[in-house]
Amino acid sequence: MRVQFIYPSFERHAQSHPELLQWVPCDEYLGGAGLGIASIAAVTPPEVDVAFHDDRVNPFPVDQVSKGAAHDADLYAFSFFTPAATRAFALSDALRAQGKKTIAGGIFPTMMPEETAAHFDAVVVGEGEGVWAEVLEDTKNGALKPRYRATEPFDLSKLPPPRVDLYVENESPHLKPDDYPLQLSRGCPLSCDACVVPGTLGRGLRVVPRDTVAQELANLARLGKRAALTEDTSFFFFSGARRHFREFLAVLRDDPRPSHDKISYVGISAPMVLSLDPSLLRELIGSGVDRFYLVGGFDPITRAAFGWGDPKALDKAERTIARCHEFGIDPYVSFLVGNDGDDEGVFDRMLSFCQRTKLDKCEFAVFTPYPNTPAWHRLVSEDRILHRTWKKYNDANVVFQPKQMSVERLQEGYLRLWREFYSGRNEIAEREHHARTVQF
Ligand code: B12
Ligand code: SF4
Repeated sequence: MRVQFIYPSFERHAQSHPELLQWVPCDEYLGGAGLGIASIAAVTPPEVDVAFHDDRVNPFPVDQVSKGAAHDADLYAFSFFTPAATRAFALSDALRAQGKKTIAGGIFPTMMPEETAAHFDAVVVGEGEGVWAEVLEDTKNGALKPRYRATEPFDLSKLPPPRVDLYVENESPHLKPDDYPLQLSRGCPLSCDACVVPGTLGRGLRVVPRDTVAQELANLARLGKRAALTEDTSFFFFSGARRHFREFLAVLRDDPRPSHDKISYVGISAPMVLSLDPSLLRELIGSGVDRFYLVGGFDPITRAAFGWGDPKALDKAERTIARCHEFGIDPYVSFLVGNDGDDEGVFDRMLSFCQRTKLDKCEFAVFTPYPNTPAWHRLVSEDRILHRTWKKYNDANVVFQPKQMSVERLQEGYLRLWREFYSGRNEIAEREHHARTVQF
């Protein structure tokens, strides 16, 4: 049996707005595919032949799937988040028109199973590991069911390291990430407005066992890749998250590679930076962490600081950056605009904050109500969703009616942030690749 995994392409910021390529003197950060396919491939028995296609590297050749052709398979298994849903639907429709069987899993299929089902033979809701063996058996018997959903969260002590090697084999000179995500935990008990994590990976924070994490890190080292720690949940005080994180830092310290080659960044938010005790900050540095991916716009501090210029919150936001600088950690900030609390002054406040705190590089994103999140339900009930063209749900386009400004003001404000922040920063283009990369 042969399974063809497909990671469908989506519009990046610079594809939505090509002018960014002129304004931003940086290399585009082209991250690897999310870990969904790598995780499912890792629980696929060896007798099943697996192939992976990154549609961002080369458009998937839907015309080469006839019997015996290069991309012929018994099952076409897609993994996608919202911005990739438009392309995923088109590819799956074209495959099914040729009599092929398709299945969808990942963030969008989990959050919008009904809509996904109109384009696929089967949809996997939530974590895939627990149902994948059944999917393969049903495929073999020609009896694929329309819906699969694990009855309980997957036991992470049974989790094999994801098959990131499949991704690396599919790299091209055009898409060659120097890092891949490394997952320390799954799920989250909080429910931040626009986040999909509790809805897709569950409401309990479950940590990936230390040995599995060590193996994942060793795999990345073997492939010559750094680890990207994208989730902020490592810094929680509950569920043993911080203890587990410290254990990971110890594993990282034992990795013999030069400091800078081990980890590209650690995702974090302002309240977490302020809550870290100096010993943990020193441990981070000692383990090779020299950059925070500081996500703004989800937490109460940055929302109040930029949204309506709350002086206490602004002070805290400044202390956050000062703290990073004090410990020698580069704060790469992702600014989100378009929260309901944002008035028209938000753009000026962000730009002057960047100047005052001497931020080196940042990215800017438009608030996006991802389907089935708390924010989505609120905006649907207020009739503020403008359209459901999923490829535009990429954080670079205004897809909802903002509360305190027009759609045009928000869209122009987002572009202005990129333009003004990067004007006069041409020296960034001279630096080494890793020091001049930005996600846009
Ligand atoms: C790593 C990561 C990235 C990486 C990798 C890209 C990617 N596509 O994921 C990078 C850094 C490049 C990235 C970029 C962006 N990201 Co991102 N990212 C993540 C992150 C933190 C982890 C994804 C991951 O690997 N999860 C781990 C895997 C194992 O989980 P999973 O995909 O859900 O898979 C499980 C199940 O869903 C299922 N499953 C998944 N696929 C399949 C397939 C089959 C066949 C089966 C059976 C099962 C199955 O089984 C899996 C294992 O249990 C998520 C948050 C999160 N925790 O999910 C955000 C997230 C995916 N990103 C998001 C966004 C918005 C972006 C950006 C658009 C942000 C921006 N400002 O630009 C950019 C887009 C890229 C760009 N601009 O070029 C949003 C997506 C929202 C949505 N509803 O779609 C998320 C959810 C964060 C959030 N805001 O909540 N991201
Ligand atoms: S943004 Fe972070 S803390 Fe908030 S729900 Fe998502 S994972 Fe949890």
